[in-house]
Amino acid sequence: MRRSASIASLATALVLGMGELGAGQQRFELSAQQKPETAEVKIDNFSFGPAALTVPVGTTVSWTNRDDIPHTVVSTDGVFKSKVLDTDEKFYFTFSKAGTYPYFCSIHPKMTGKVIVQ
Ligand SMILES: [Cu+2]
Repeated sequence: MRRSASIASLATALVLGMGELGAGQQRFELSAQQKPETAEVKIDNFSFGPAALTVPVGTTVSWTNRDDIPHTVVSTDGVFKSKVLDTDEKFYFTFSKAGTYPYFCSIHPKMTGKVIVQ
């Protein structure tokens, strides 16, 4: 009795496992056609580089402060907001919806950039 229950569980696990494999394969094919799901913006010499970054939905973008002075990364539309980043500190945000996300440095508002999520 106990043995047959185990076999049934094993069969269920196999079916579930195959389902997961199929989904994984699909994700792999999608990611092979698209850019990696991470992207980096460097903050250097009072500017964001690249100033305009285009990424697929689901991408995690990192901002790294390469300047000797503090900066912030603040979404113009209030979608994200970093703390004050000292030299070599990073801020991460994952973009789960398509759209254009302008941002700026709240300490130096002339510093602007945008992330375009497709
Ligand atoms: Cu700044």
